[in-house]
Amino acid sequence: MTHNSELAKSARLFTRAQACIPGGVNSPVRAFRGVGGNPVFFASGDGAWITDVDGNRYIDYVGAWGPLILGHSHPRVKAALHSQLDLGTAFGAPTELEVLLAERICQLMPAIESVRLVNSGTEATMSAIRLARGFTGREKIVKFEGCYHGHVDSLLVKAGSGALTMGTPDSSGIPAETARQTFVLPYNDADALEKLFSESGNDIAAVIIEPVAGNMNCVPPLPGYLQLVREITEKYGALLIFDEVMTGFRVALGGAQQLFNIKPDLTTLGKVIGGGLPVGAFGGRKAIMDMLSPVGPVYQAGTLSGNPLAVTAGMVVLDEISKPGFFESLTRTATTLLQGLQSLADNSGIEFTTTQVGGMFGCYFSKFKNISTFEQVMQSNVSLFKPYFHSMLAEGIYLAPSAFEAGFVSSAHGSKEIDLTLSAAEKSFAVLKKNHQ
Ligand code: HOZ
Repeated sequence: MTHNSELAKSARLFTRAQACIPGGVNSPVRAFRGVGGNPVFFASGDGAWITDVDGNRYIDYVGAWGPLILGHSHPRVKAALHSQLDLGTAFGAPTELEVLLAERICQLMPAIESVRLVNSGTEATMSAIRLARGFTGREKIVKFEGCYHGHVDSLLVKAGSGALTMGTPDSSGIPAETARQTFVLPYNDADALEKLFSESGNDIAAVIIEPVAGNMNCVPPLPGYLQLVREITEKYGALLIFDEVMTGFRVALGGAQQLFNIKPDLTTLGKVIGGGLPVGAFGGRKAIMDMLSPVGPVYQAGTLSGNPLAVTAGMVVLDEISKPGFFESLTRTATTLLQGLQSLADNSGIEFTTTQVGGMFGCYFSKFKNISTFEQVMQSNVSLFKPYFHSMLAEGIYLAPSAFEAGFVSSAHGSKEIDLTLSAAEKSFAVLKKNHQ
């Protein structure tokens, strides 16, 4: 794999970007801060591959942070978008397309009886929290350490993703009173959950959880944990919100709720349902959703909500991933990759652990064989991740530039891409062994 390691155009663009965009990026996780080097500026994508502005090609395991489950520039997605472009890009009024997507979501996730489309995962979680408070008449919410639900005030407390990467899991600018309304619990800790509910259960409007935590890398739920969360919320009359922005239509066709057989009261969605265009959604029991304006008193709105282009892309993606065998194949791809990485790391004598749920995965430089807690995540060797990331980048493999982000495969990743990735990893592990251990 030839690779131009200079990234000269990216470097020049980053200099210009820093002059007019805070930190030179429109979302902090893109910045590589603290890792050294510049963010890579991309020009195009095709299947599992992306090309930067300097002409280097990479195999992409970020997939735009999850949406691109079919890979870049999927022919059907492109064709549908071209057709829709001729018809118009926004009406600020109802369209048939948004009805079709809403019907499809309700059909694929039966816990969602009614759904509202928004423009991002953040909007979805923010709205779901307001709705839960409006429905229950309670104010407290519960989230889990290392989980990230977008940059919503009340949820940016001990948050994962970029907040954790940048060392700011508790953002400034959030009123202390708002933060006080949020209880934070350790993920996968049944005792802590039971204790909190026994003390304050009647004040809790909702528990919001990533059913597979994807913002402290990738931490699957322990067996029975989500069932306990369901039972305890039901017992105390608190709503259970599954944040499936990342896991929805990604870990299984019906999301994590299908995989773990749990019926949440509300679900938040994003990423895959927009096929790479900006979209989000929140939905759930009709009785709750009917609290929303114009039917009920909880206000929520958006100029571009249900945008025809985003909905068009989302419909094609849902159609493609509904084809028989799609998730079996996606899961197999991720498993082959992870088994290969694990055995290469083992052969190099590097402490390394992987996690996987469907097409979503995590890699940790860690001595723990099963990662299930935030504490274990924080004990992983981040100083090995950084040179690994850069070595893989130089070898033409684009990983998320943070030790705390999940990775994704797409249906466009085939055996050629996996083989190339594994040979890049073999070289990278050798470099780590030589220089860092
Ligand atoms: N929510 C995405 C994954 N953690 C990251 C998107 C971003 O912060 O740019």
